[in-house]
Amino acid sequence: MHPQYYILQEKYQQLIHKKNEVSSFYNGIFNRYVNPVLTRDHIPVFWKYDLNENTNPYFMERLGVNAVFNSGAIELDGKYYLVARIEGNDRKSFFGVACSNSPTEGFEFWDYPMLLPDTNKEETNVYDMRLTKHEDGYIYGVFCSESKDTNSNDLSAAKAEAGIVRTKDLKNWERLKNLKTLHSPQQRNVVLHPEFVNGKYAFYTRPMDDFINTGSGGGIGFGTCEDITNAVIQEEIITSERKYHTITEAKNGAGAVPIKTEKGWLHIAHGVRNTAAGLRYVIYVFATDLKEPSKVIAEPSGFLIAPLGSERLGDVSNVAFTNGAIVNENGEVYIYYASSDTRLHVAATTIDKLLDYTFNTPKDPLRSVECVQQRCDFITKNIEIIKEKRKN
Ligand code: M1P
Repeated sequence: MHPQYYILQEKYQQLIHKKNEVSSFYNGIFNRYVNPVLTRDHIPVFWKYDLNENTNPYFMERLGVNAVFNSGAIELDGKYYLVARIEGNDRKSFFGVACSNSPTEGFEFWDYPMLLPDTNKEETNVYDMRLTKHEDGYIYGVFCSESKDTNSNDLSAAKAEAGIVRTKDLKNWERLKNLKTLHSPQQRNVVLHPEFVNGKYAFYTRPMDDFINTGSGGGIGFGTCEDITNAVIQEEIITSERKYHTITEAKNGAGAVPIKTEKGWLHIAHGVRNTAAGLRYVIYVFATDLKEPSKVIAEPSGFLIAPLGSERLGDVSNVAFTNGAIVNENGEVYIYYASSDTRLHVAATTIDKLLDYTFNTPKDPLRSVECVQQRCDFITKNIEIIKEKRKN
């Protein structure tokens, strides 16, 4: 073996055994951790280097990996699994399963990335899998299935659909037909709801007019279908709306699979706005009715997580994006969020804190003057408290 192999292997071992700790960031809602949970350096050496000294005498990287980011997440038998978006140096994304006994450190990829059944010959790229433990007994993976838009003369024109796979063990995957939404030409950020709704499979969708722009798409959609093996949504209604001059003005999209709580379904989604420096992606939260999961019952103002410090920089800068969260039996919630399409972090909170945040954080009044009034009322109450404290 080339001597460099042992050096890289040692570095890799140190990385995957590195302890993680809560950072000094504080907002009372969630904790950030110091180290990302997955990066491109978490990719095993033997995925990238040909170890045969005859065919690789200089020990060159032959199949490089550019980034590891947006991950679906699931807990099974006490273990934490991430199905990460891995992007090769060749720009093609694919999925890999990383597992750990801890939610915040020690994630290690299985020996092989996921080889999806090749049922869709025009599909060029796949990414952002959401993992749903459905009440029908399967674990579903819903992801973006991207292909070239052959109806356009623009070489870059692409088409996004929702691909669907299912499994019971994260190893053997059955590919189903891509989701069809009769009124939306493109779909990305589609999430399968974990329970039947009126006896049907229910999806959160993201109607869009083209590959990048949502255009007339009004926000996060919701639709149902009878048959998951031939999923067709006739009608989509809008749940969390895009709104002018908010964090969701340009687009939004479902993120983690909704979390069932006694007060409603908690949704951890992303919102996008445009800036002179390009799109800015942040993560926000809303709750929907337990019986009617498309009906928004609470939506705190602003973002929950925005890219901070070094998170701001990457291949697509100024992006915080999530497509997976895990709730464990203690009510702890781990939100796996990627920064700037480059690496994956974890934010830790609890169901109690998320509920308090969601139901007790003021709504966005949508106009500066009303936002100032909202803040002034808030300050007045606080000054009273401070005065009272001083008296005692
Ligand atoms: O580059 C930022 C994100 O862009 C897309 O999200 P959306 O469809 O909302 O624009 C996705 O491709 C996502 O993977 C990516 O992180």
